[in-house]
Amino acid sequence: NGASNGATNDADGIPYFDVLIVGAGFGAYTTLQRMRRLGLKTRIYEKGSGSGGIWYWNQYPGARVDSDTPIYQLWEKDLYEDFTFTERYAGWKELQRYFKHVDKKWDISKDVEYNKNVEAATFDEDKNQWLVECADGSETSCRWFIPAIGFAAKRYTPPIKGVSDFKGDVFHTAVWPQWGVNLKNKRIAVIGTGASGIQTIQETAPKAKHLTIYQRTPNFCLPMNQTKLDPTEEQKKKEAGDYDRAFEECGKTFAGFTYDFYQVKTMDETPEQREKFFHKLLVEQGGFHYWLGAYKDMLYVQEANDEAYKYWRSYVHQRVKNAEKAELLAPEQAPHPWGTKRPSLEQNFYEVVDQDNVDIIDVNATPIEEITETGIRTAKGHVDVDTIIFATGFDAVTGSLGQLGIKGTDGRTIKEHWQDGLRTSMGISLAKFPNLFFLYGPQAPTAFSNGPSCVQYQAMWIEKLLKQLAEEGIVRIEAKEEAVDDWCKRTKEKWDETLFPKAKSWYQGSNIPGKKVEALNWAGGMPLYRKSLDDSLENNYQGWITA
Ligand code: N01
Repeated sequence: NGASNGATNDADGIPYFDVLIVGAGFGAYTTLQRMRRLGLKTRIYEKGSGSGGIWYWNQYPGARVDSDTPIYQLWEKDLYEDFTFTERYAGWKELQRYFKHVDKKWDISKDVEYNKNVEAATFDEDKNQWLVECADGSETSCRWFIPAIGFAAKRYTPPIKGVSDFKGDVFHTAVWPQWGVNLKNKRIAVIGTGASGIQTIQETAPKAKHLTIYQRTPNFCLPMNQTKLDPTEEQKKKEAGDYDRAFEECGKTFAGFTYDFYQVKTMDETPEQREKFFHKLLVEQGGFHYWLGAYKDMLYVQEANDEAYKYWRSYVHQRVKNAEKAELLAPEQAPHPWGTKRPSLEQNFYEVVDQDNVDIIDVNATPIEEITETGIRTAKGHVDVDTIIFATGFDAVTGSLGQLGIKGTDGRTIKEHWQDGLRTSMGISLAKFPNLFFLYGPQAPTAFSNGPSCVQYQAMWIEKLLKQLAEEGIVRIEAKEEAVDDWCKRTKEKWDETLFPKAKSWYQGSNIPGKKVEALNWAGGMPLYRKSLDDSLENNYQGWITA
């Protein structure tokens, strides 16, 4: 048929797939397998030369997931029965090994084209197909178009004066060299203390000659309580059905974890009860328990939140002996309510920062003035460094899709559609973009969920939808404007119920100068999100226009 890579050609001789997925991470893998089951000819285009999505790009020192085993994986028995993670919280190398395992078991790579960078797409109204353009100049047509590029596909580097003058090495955590970087005995500067910064600092400071942290906002880190997993014990758990039960549990909780908020209000307990409960969450259980397993009003009521902050602060002050550093890491006046910026999980971060070879510079009090040939200057003076690491995050959530030239039927790109405010239907599609579904993106549970929980439900819903459409001979589906209006209203309502709007965070775009500040994620929890998706397929595709 003349088309390459297993595609058939469409009427104009352009290679055609029923489904084209962008990105080769968790979302793409689970969707591909489901599309295959429906008998749809499906292809993944991946910009990188390997799979793993975020775990392909983010190979900075110490990169490790904050969701625990077993929930941070695809939940299919044929995958978990012969793969066992060695740690409760897997590192990037092990996650890459996991992706290779899935690739082998499901024979994924035969349907993936690597080094294939999708740049633009337009919808052909006559054919009801997308025409997708790649950076290599090639064109592909498809009926269903599914960008699955995650919420962190567009990194952010602040425009600090003089960075190009610096004679040493400069890195961004999100595009860490695949071959690694030897940082031993180096004088290192890390700018940013989000999850990437915390992990990088924790890993590199012990081997660095000196490390300077440029901190704008302290990260309210939680102890990870990392453990090695015993393969025999894990095997027993699998056989006893513990894994399946954990996956099922994820469908019922707010964030797609195995635990949920404690259905008691903070002030309804005595100070002694609170202290005991906080200790259990923070010290005994660790991980996100202190966040996602907290009192049910912690993220909604300031007085309740203050209690959580107070306890967390005293805990940090016990671990950091240097009083000045302790105050910078956990100040008396919290810069934002506890948990309204994403807390990171740390292993020995506080002990590492306490070392004599680590300094913290508060860039709120003394902003970075410039980067020079030899280091970084603030009002506190000049620090000579060999290496500068930007751990400054992403134009998160909307930046990923917004950077692609995908045009709607009105000729406007997604970015243009969102110019005056984010608009999606149920965080999975947009009006004027027929036959397009995106995964792990804006106005979905995305940043408030365990990644595999969110993308698997979204993929499951797409599978159900496409099956139903095929049975009914429908080839075009588009979100109605009123459904989009409704979802935006509900997203805002859920957001405004919480304390999240009080923090300057990437959750609402305030990390990027000039970006509109608004709720980028669905804060109504996974169960309600899933119900909204399912309900929309009832009553003759409520909220959708079909043809
Ligand atoms: O990015 P971030 P990240 N001058 O935006 C600072 C996921 N993730 O890559 O807080 C000085 O959180 C900025 O300061 P401030 C996870 O969901 C997960 O670390 O805006 N500093 C902040 O400290 C995570 O939340 C994992 O005041 C500047 C930092 O840079 C998300 O990805 C690992 C600055 C950016 O932190 C993003 O994490 C990694 C400036 N001009 C990532 N501009 C795990 O699962 C920005 N900053 C473990």
